[in-house]
Amino acid sequence: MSDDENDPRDRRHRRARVWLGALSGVLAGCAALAVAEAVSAAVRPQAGPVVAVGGAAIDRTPAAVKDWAIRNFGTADKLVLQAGILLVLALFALALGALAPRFRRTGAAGVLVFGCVGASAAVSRPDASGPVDAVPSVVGAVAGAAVLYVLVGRLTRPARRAGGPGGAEGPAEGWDRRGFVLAAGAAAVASAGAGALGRVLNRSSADDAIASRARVVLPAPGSPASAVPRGTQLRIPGVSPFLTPNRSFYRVDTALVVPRIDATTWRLRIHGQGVTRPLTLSYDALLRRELVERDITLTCVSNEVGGPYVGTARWIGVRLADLLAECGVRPPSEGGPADQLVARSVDGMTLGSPVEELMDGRDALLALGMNGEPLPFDHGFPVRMVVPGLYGYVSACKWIRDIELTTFDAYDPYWVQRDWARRAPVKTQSRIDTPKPFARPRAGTVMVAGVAWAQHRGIDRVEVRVDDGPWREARLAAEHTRDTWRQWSYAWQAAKGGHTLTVRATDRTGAVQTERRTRTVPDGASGRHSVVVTVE
Ligand SMILES: Nc1nc2c(c(=O)[nH]1)N[C@H]1C(S)=C(S)[C@@H](COP(=O)(O)O)O[C@H]1N2
Ligand SMILES: [Mo]
Repeated sequence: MSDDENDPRDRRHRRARVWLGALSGVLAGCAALAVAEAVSAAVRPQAGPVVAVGGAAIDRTPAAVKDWAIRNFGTADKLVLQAGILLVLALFALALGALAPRFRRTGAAGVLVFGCVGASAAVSRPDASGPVDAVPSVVGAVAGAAVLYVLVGRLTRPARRAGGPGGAEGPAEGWDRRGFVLAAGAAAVASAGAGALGRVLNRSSADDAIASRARVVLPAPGSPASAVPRGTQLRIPGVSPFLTPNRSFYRVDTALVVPRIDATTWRLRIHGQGVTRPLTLSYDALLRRELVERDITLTCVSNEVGGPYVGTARWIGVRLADLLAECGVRPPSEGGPADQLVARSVDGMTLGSPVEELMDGRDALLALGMNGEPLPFDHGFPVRMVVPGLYGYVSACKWIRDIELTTFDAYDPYWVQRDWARRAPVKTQSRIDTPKPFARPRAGTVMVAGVAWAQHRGIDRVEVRVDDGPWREARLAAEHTRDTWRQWSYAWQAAKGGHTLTVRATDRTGAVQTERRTRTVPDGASGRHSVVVTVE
């Protein structure tokens, strides 16, 4: 018999079976994912296993790790996460597949276990729509398990000899080569088909949202933004533009799939403590109200000193304070019972803002437009909040669908549950945009320039220091409003050699930007931005 352990043909055959088993595992994994994505495209794009597991991973990521990811991968952090999930899946698929020729049922069952992981992640997402969210993972896993079971069957079944009736069935090559190749090819083609179908379905499910955005015509604002004074924008190459174009505006959120909401069916509900007249608003109802247009600088609490997560846009929206007042809401200083407004998004995010600040006269907006167009999907279409002076995570809810008046004692929103502060006014900060770190400018006059911000307080002074020298007053560009950042410049007489440039700002309360370095957690980084250059 040929099951002699030492038969070289058998050893070669066993090794080949392990490799072909591993290949079967990968094919099963692809089939499972492709089918799951196709089904999720039909059910709900957010219910796909990769997105669900990724979302669950994001929710459980400690603040420090999240910050590290943002620091190292920036806005690509989501791609890196999904690639990581796929890599882990691929490794498990290889291992399961390699074992499957010897443990056929166990291998198939292993695929189902992964389906369960995806399914339980999907149904436990805060935006889950119920048990149906498990369907993509379950159907995908069943498809994957079946593919593995069938393929591995070809690897273990002896090939039918091309002999006459009664011809001996010998192991010969010990497996059904033709059957395997056919089944593997069929599985690959079917997976590709399911993947393509998923894409088509996904696109058509976003069609209504895209069409609804394309139809929006933003009326001229009843209260337009004040004109940006001359001299707000310095003509110095390398300085951030005063208004940040939408395509380069930073994006920070937890959404692995950007919500695409049909504005015609979207509604916003306002309710909770102290709300005597609860309100449900449609997009058109908001468009019919008086629109205000304001330039506001938005900053992320995860922005490191000198970091890129800050930008200024021209927002169009309705005054949140007016809406709240219509609902009967009074700020705590006037006896209102609610001191926290919790905004909820369609993707289950919650952000909590202080009611007092929202109603203190600042331009807290329910924004519909950004830089002259309806909000881009990435930035919250159809409606988001924007509040001058507060970090984004305590104010700037994108894809908003619900506003609840409550108290800070009664409820901790998403980021507060993850070690971030309940209240987070923007810290006074300044950044050197030019020269860039490790630049090699020529000796002589070097223009040092950048931006400084202290939203809703305003910037009164910026100073620059070369090495350990004295602080020198920078020239401030004209101020637009105290809610926007301010550009500054300093003509440096640069001598040859290595130098460190440092900047600090003073806000209108007289507070000087502290030198004390803190991390971004829990309420924003402090410290001063420095740039090292070599003058040649
Ligand atoms: N729905 C939702 N809204 C959100 C977030 C989010 O993760 N989900 N992130 C917040 C944070 S931390 C910031 S800094 C701003 C960023 O807005 P942008 O991406 O438009 O720049 O959105 C805020 N709104
Ligand atoms: Mo943020």
